[in-house]
Amino acid sequence: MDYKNELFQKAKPFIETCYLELGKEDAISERLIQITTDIDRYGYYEHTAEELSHGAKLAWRNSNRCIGRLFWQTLEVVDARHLEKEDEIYAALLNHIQTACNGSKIKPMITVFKPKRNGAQQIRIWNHQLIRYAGYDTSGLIIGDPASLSFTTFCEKLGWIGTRTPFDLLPLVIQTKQNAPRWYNLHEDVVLEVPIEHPEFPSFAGLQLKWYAVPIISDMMLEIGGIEYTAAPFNGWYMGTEIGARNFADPFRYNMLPKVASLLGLDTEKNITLWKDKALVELNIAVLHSFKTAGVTIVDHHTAAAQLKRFEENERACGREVTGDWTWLIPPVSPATTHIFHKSYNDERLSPNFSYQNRPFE
Ligand code: HEM
Ligand code: NRG
Repeated sequence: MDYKNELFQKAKPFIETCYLELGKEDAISERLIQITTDIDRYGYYEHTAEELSHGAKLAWRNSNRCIGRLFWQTLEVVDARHLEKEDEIYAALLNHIQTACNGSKIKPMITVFKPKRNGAQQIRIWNHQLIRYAGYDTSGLIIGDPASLSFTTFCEKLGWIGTRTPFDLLPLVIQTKQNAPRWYNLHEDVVLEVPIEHPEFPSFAGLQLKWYAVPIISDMMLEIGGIEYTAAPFNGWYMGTEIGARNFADPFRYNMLPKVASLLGLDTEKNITLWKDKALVELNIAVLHSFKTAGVTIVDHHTAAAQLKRFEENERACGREVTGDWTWLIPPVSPATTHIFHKSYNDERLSPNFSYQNRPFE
């Protein structure tokens, strides 16, 4: 099967589903004829704004690892397919950061740039997330986020210089087809951050922890009807455990459990004191409390699981089966307190969807 036929075979089921769900089934056959003509002539076809918008929402709905899918219909889709130059793309990324942050009432949002054309990539954002902290290996001692080590090294090779605090904002790195990647500083004033404090233990503030408000994944590919959008940064809001149980707690990330335990006066010599568990819970309470106090949207894992349950019920009522990846859906704190733990999910991969891409700097 040649690539034109292959593309059409992916376009067809997407157009059918999309138009059926939008109540436009009468327009399907005409649109499919037009797509056949376009693929024949140019080797590709372009989505209408409406197809792009619904396609991106379907990709979220089909994201097996996402617990936040109840809100898939509220995704704000920005069509940035006309942008060519790095400067324009940078401006669109800043616009995404500010619009999604929305003061502090975070909006789920995606900005979609030019897709691949006849297999050739047009645009790539090299950052994993638009906002993330740098990590440095200073002769064995790690400063900042260890997850960012290789990307930080790459940014410094490009000429960016970090100030080496534990929370340096990484630059935005944008690549267009014709050029080498270009970097742009991300100024502190466009990034909302939340200082972490505990409602009962004032000494928590002494840890000097903070985290950014909006997680904007920028390295995944969005595939809709056979069209591959290699640059389509998206965000929702944080679930507290992502920060409190993983980013701050993982031994290979900020590794804060020993420090939290000592601040709480726990005996860290014996496992049976469950000092890690106690420290983990207090750290997660601090994250949720701090975001709430700052007025920044965040969800705890119990509420998020209840929202996933509502999504499952909604989908069933629409005659669709929810696909899911159990290993990612269960929260990393108290998983058995949620319904997710006690059932299984079909991890089949539907389209449209998001997928991983190679990391060009590794
Ligand atoms: C994964 C929550 C919005 C797509 C996840 C994860 C959580 C989560 C907790 C697991 C992350 C991890 O363990 O590292 C939420 C919440 C949202 C939200 C609370 C609030 C609205 C969105 C949106 C999209 C999306 C808007 C896309 C349009 C995904 C995808 C993954 C994911 C593709 C898997 C990421 C990967 O494989 O690394 N989400 N999400 N989510 N979410 Fe959501
Ligand atoms: N765990 C990662 C973020 C992954 C995506 N999580 C979301 N996505 N909430 C972290 O930075 O901790 N989202 O689109 O809201």
